[in-house]
Amino acid sequence: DSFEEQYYPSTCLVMEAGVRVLRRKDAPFDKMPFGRLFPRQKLFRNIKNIKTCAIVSSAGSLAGSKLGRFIDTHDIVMRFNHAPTQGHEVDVGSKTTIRVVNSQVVTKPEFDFAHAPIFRNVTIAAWDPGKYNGTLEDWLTSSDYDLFTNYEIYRRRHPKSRAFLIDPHSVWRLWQTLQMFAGNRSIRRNPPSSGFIGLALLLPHCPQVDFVEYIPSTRLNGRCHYYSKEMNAACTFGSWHPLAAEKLMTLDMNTADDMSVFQFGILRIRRPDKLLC
Ligand code: NCC
Repeated sequence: DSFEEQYYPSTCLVMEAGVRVLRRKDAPFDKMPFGRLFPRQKLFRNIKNIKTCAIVSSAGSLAGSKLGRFIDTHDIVMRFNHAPTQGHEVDVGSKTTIRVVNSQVVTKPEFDFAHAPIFRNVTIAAWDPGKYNGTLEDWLTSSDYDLFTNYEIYRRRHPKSRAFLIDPHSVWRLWQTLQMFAGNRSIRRNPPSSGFIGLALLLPHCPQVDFVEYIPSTRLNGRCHYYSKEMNAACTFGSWHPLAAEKLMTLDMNTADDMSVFQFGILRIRRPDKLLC
């Protein structure tokens, strides 16, 4: 077989994982009062007009990048957890369309999920992995963190908000995709990072995704986050999340040249044509 015949695009694999938010009609939520908390709206408004999206990793090496203006030119800007824009606009921009947040951020009092301004007036996609083979019923009682209580408080306070829960089964399908891509190397059975979950959630909605400072650029500085002074290389290369496997797979999806990726810190991923997958 020629190389072309064997090659199956990793963008197709990620699309097939089908990372998605839970909807009211999904069992068992269709029969539960809790399910009525899910917004009726689509994840994004005016999906037909979405042409370009930016995903802003929280990496320390965004500090000094001056990518803010570039990031803000995108139709959709995705950020993670409590990563701030205020005071960092020059490097990370000021526009936020959607935040992907893990269940610790929803739960721990220090983040004040239900009230903090940073989680208002943006779309929220919250996730918790639950158990690997667990049902959705199991998930409701055995999530890693009880994100349901604060999600309910948030939704009751802000009934017009677009705040969704990510289908945990789809998070584990994404993990399986990573394992498939990694081939013989077993990756540990922990969920992907919010960054990779965010990419998989966004790609079906967006023809072109620019992922900023996910693959470490030459600005690499050892800092965990652009918004804190903590030094921790594991934030970039992984310890709990299968971060290295995610980043290898994401680099495989990249269409930008080395100058963009390693000097500017910008990866470009194009949504695959349906006929290709
Ligand atoms: O650090 P975190 O991630 O919020 O970062 C968001 C996403 O940016 C990418 N990243 C981050 C730092 C870095 N140096 N390089 C990167 O590529 C990753 O893709 C990451 O997903 C998370 O994924 O949700 C995570 O959340 C934190 C933490 O819970 C929140 O920040 C709230 O404090 C986790 N840290 C701890 O639990 C201590 C982190 O493991 C994963």
